Amino acid sequence: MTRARAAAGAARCSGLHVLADDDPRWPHGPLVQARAACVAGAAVVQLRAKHATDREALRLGHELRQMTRAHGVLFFVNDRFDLALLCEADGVHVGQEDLPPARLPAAARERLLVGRSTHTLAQARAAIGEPCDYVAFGPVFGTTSKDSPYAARGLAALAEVAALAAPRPVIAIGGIDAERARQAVAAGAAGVAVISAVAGAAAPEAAARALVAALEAGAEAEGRA
Ligand code: TZP
Ligand code: MG
Repeated sequence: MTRARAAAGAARCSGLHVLADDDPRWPHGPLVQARAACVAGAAVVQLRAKHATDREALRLGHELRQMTRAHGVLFFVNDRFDLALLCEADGVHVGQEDLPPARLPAAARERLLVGRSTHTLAQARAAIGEPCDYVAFGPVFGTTSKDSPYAARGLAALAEVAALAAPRPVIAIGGIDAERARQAVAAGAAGVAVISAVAGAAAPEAAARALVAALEAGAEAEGRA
């Protein structure tokens, strides 16, 4: 991917990111979560396969690639640049325990957008110096979807990270619902990433639509629509 393509892609990373999560605790599987996201107008679907074997994750990745392409939605793979390349994903999302963006193979960095999770101001500051296309920050409101050693960071910390990272998009993570999505945008976030708000919803499509509407309303109120 050229720098110009990366810049265009980074702009497309603003909005709703829905993780298609294979945790068996959710009432809906990753394909249902992803379909809800696509139909609702999410910007990104991100495969988070912590339970599947590699072979199953690859099959799921191919299905999600086809689905997202048909809806014009970006497709990211969590943690794994190798799976992202094999699935022809648009991007890879790496956390603090994963390979750092600068250490991804050149072929991966050329072809993939890169998202980076951060949980402290120091991590966010470091991420701004890394070759990544957006910075995720949180848990802003705490989370029960993964074992996180980090307490809720709050909207003031999110605002600080958004100001530091600008013009790079900052995506708020952790305990986000529609009302909190609006608050995150008011604090300067370019979007939000969710697991439970869609995966755990009785009606995942309606939940995803509410998140998209809240983000759009928030952006309009900030004059960023
Ligand atoms: N990283 C920090 S919080 C989080 C990730 C992947 C999970 C967000 O899930 P939820 O259910 O939206 O809090
Ligand atoms: Mg990870």
